[in-house]
Amino acid sequence: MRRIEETEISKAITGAYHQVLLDRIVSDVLIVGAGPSGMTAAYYLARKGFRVTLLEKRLSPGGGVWGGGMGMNQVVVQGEVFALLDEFGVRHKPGPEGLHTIDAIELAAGLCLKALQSGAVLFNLMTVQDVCVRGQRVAGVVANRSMIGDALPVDPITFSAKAVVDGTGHEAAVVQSLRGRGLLSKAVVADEYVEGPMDATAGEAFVVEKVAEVYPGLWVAGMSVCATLGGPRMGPIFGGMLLSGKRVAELIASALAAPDKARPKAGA
Ligand code: 48F
Repeated sequence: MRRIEETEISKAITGAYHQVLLDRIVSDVLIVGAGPSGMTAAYYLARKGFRVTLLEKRLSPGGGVWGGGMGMNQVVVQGEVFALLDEFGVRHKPGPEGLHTIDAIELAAGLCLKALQSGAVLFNLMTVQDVCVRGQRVAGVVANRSMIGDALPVDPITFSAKAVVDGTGHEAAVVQSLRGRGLLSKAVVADEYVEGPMDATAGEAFVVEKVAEVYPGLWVAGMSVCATLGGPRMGPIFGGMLLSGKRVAELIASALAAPDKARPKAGA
């Protein structure tokens, strides 16, 4: 075998990474958090031809999928989502009461693979710390290397996009950066974190129906819908997360195609 220079391996990684990073400092849509809602949104937007970039603070994308319920790596879905799962090539098995179960690892891996193969780019180990607001519109996010940003006095960098999705789950981290400063309209978004107690049926409907642009340029999808607008949690049933990601993709695609129309207001 030909001798491999270790420095060539280093050059290959550094060159490839920085080429992608440079290309994605500006995107059409930035999705913060690569959980089930974020990755589904990324897939549908990228398939439509938008430049989609996901920023994920952890090493592995997949968010709350991997651990199923209480660490048992199976998740539950309902009939409304079977067609979407077929599109992602993720298998599901009939369980009780018309519910189906999925191997959580297959779901996380399937969502991730499809999102990337549709053209979305994902950077892991990137923690979004803040938003960039210009002319009362979210114009991007401020991100730092996970672990470095909290531990050392290192400044973050900025990514810009026409639309930003908060897909950070229960944390609603991007929304919090505006809410904490009193910048969100109190008519639609409560003053504080407002996720309600468990109600699987109501929660599953809420995360889909209430997907909205909560501030110009900033959308919520997945569990951050409940944490922002006051819906209940729903536990390890995931159909709502996938449909919420699909819905935000449809709404953003319409909004970007016709900037003054198709923007449902939060609370509507
Ligand atoms: O939590 P998560 O899976 O969000 P989701 O798509 O799905 C929620 C379900 O997993 C579950 C549930 C189902 O019934 O209730 O909770 O709404 O994924 C959120 C992702 O965002 C990342 C986090 O590591 C996870 O992978 N994340 C959180 N904060 C940040 C972030 C941040 N500041 N910057 C970047 N990524």
